[in-house]
Amino acid sequence: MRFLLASAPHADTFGYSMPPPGLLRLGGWLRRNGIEVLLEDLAYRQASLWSDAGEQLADDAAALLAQKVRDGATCLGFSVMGATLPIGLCIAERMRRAFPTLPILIGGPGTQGVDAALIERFPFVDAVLRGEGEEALTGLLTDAQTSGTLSFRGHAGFTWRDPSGRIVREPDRSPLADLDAVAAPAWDLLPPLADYKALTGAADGLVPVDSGRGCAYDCSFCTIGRYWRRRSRALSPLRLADEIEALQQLPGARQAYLCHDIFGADKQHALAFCNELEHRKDAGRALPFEVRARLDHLDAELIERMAAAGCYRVLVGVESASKRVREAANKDLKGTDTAELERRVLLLAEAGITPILSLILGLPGEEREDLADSLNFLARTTAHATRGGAQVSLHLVNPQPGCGLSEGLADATREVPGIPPDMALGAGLTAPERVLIEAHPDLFSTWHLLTNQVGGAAHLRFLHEIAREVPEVLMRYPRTHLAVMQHTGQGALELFEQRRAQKIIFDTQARLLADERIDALLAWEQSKLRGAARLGPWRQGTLDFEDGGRPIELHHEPLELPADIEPNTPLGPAYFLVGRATPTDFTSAMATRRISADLFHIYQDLGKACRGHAAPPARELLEHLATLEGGALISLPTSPPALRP
Ligand code: B12
Ligand code: SF4
Repeated sequence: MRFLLASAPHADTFGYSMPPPGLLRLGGWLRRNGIEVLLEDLAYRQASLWSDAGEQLADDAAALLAQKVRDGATCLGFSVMGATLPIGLCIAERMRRAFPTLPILIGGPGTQGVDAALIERFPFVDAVLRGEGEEALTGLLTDAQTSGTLSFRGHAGFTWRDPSGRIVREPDRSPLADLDAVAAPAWDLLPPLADYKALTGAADGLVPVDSGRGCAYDCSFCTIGRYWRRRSRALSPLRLADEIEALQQLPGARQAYLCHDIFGADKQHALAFCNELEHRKDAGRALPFEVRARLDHLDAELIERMAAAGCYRVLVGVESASKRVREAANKDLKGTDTAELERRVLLLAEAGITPILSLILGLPGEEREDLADSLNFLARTTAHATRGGAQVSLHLVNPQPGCGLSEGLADATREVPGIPPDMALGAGLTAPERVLIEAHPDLFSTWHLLTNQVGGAAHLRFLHEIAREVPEVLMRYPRTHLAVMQHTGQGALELFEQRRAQKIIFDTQARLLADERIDALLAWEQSKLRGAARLGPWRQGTLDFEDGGRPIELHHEPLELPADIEPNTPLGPAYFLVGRATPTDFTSAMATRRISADLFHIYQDLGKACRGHAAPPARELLEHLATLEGGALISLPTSPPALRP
């Protein structure tokens, strides 16, 4: 038995390219259990080989996998998220046509809640694994090796089709009791980490660590609690510290991304880990790390220890500043009213840990005042966040199948033209995927929005505009924005509405007040932005630009960008600009920023001009920059050393 485990392709919408931790773990485990395994990360292939694959994505992926089958793979497993389920199915269908007897399985979080439907509707899928892969796959494949036939009957965790066509849902499987039993990641079965990093820029060094699995909560918009059956397990503090230390041996690894969604849920565990890592850090044996957490799990003591251990960033799901809306979404952040949430955000920033404040706009029950409260919360926290600063990430509700919100909502969700799906950016774009998505709306609600809320699609468009514009304003001009709020007595929502009605950008809105203090603040924040671009933590890094996962590397220092570039240009596909620093200390952070289409085009032009040229940039780049400057599209720093001929 030679098992081929592939992750379905996706464009890396976060702006950093990370190898798939699930495949690395499963690969190591299967091999340790005597099963020959091949890993294929189709997202990596998509980024490296098929940047122009477009409509051919499924065909190209299938051709690549077909070669592995011809070379001896005898069973194929796909790993999917909701976003990659359609392309995974398209590839599986092609593989079935090419190899009618090759068993095809699917697993991963994208199967949550749709396992039986997948078996019922897609004859080329033989089985879906619900949940953890390690023991389920070894049981199945070892039996197959012994008996010579692959049979899902009696293997807990699988949903499959028996020979009469009946869907069989085997009982749930208990996950590994001790997560430390997992194997070390099988790095040698994937391309070298340095090759991944080369795709997104030499300074990108983020590496995922499967630090813990599952979540005991059940927030209505999220599938992760249910996928892991409301259980949370973490690697022991020592094992986790070992895994982070081991990353130092991987060329290209610079920061660790701990995958567990609720770091700090077990405070004693988190403290023990931080203390252990701090010792290793002091001995030069640890990398900086970032985590995902809930604010009710992060108190002052833990935050201080996290910072000491080298934590530089944390993704926190605030969701809404309204307790009522949070509670309705089953995200009750215990013991934390809005003032306490704010205090914790500021504690993080003061400790040098950048909080990414993730909020969801348009959750059921959200009234105008709740929305206003959320934006004001963001305005206050971004303005007062010292040291680490704060990032803002706003989303709309994409009710993925299998989450609480999707239950009974079949008629209440649909795609809304002009609003790209947050949970599937860069995915589902090819014609074969579109056919599937439209034919099976219940399976692919990842592309939908909640259209049954007050205001319907028009209100969603309004929220989408907020999600696109406000984070940019708050992250660029946090203090000026707060000063404008104080000066006008208006909240962040009203200010947004005014900009929208008058079709002006924030800078203009601020200048129109003709207030000396605000002008000075604005000039200061603009100069800080320029300074950050020229001298700040991005100085030694590269600016990369991602077009649906296509990185364009700019091997020169970032440019001063005029502050008045129109930020409201329709974005179409998502564009992300990624600033990466080579961390020289443990407080360095990375910044991923959504940018407007006109900035996209400027960077694209620059990228083309400097592609293939090592720094210092060649004459063509300088000529190109001069043209752009002549067209008033950019303004160049006064004497940027890297741009001198
Ligand atoms: C790392 C990560 C990423 C990395 C991906 C790295 C990579 N190359 O895979 C990056 C940053 C690129 C990423 C991107 C996105 N992500 Co993400 N990501 C994660 C994260 C934090 C960890 C995933 C992980 O590897 N866990 C560890 C491994 C061990 O677990 P696992 O993958 O689930 O695998 C186990 C089992 O599921 C099973 N299994 C998995 N595959 C298979 C296959 C077979 C055949 C079998 C038998 C078993 C099996 O066995 C494995 C071991 O037991 C999870 C949250 C989480 N904690 O899980 C979110 C998560 C997977 N991401 C999510 C989302 C929504 C996204 C984005 C859409 C976000 C966005 N808005 O852009 C994008 C998708 C990009 C795209 N266009 O498709 C959601 C998916 C929800 C869903 N229902 O699909 C999650 C669950 C976060 C959440 N709480 O909602 N992500
Ligand atoms: S949003 Fe976070 S806390 Fe809530 S269920 Fe998902 S992973 Fe758990």
